Amino acid sequence: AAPAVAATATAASHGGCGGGGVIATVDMSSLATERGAVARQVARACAAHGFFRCVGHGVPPAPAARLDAATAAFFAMAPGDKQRAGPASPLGYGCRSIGFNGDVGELEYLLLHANPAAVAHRARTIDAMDPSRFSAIVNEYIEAMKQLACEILDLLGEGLGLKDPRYFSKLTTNADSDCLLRINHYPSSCNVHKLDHDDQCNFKSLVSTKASNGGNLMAGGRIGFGEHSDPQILSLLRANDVDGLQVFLPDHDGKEMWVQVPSDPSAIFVNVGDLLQALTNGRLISIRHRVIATACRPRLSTIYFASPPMHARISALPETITASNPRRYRSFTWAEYKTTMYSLRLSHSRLELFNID
Ligand code: GA4
Repeated sequence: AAPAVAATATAASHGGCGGGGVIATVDMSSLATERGAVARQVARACAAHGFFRCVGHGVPPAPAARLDAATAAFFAMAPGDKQRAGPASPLGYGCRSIGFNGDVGELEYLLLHANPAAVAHRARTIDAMDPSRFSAIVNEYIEAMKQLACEILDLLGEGLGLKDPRYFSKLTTNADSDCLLRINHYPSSCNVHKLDHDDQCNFKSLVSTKASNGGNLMAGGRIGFGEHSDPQILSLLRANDVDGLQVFLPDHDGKEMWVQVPSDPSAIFVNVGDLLQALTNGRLISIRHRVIATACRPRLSTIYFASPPMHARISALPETITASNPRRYRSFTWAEYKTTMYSLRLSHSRLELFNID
């Protein structure tokens, strides 16, 4: 019998991008009764594109709402107070500058350790606020994301038929896993001229979130966060109702193009990172994505990056190596990969440096 799981696809066709791309949706609400079918869908979406919209995920809305309120309050603070939580090197408060090699975007952000053992690092980052309260809110959110990431990674392990289906999730729940939380604030791009002369990231727009027309006016798109793939294992993104995220997907003719991902505050967008591509010998794809700011309202997004510990060795699982798909990447540690990625520009296809050829 056909599985009772909804396998839908959303055509995403506005924002000046092409209209042929299709974004997969996986509904996890039937997990208890249709686990095998959901696992196959998750694996199919990650193998085809490395990206899907996850609905029915069961993450309670309260921790997310509390985190959104706390971070909105943070970003609304005076620039000097926010700078006290920075600079992001790499963790802390950052404004426009991304990484260490000259990348810039039209955003400000907080980058936080998601490992409870690293709370001490986080305290300095957020001492501009009420640190214990903010940390409790962050921890509660991280706990919810960690559970979802584990569930999805277990489904992937099952969908791929791994000998140890929990292999991926165990890497990310290790006591010293290097998981991260990133909170991005992209200001409204209507006040473009004002922003050009505002070097202090005094993005006041967050506190007045309603544009007069209530919608997303298209103004000339500015790069919010440039094209890149995520280096980790899996990323879980949640954002408000403001568009901006674009993913690089093949269209109906197999030609790759940028596809606008329609905003959906109740969904969690899942993307495969470089390490998962390496662990699966390229069967799962680390998707390239970017944020183009076109809306007249600020976009707020929160991304949880599920990562292994620094010393973890990343090497393709034997089940993914076949005669027709021989080992593609040499083995490396996450620490080695991080050193490499921080020495490169954001858009670099860094996994290729580990190709065996
Ligand atoms: C992209 C994904 C995450 O946001 C991030 C980013 C990191 C940073 O902002 O410090 C990097 C970028 C990201 C990949 C290449 C390097 C490192 C900026 C950069 C130029 C936190 C991550 O882990 O890698």
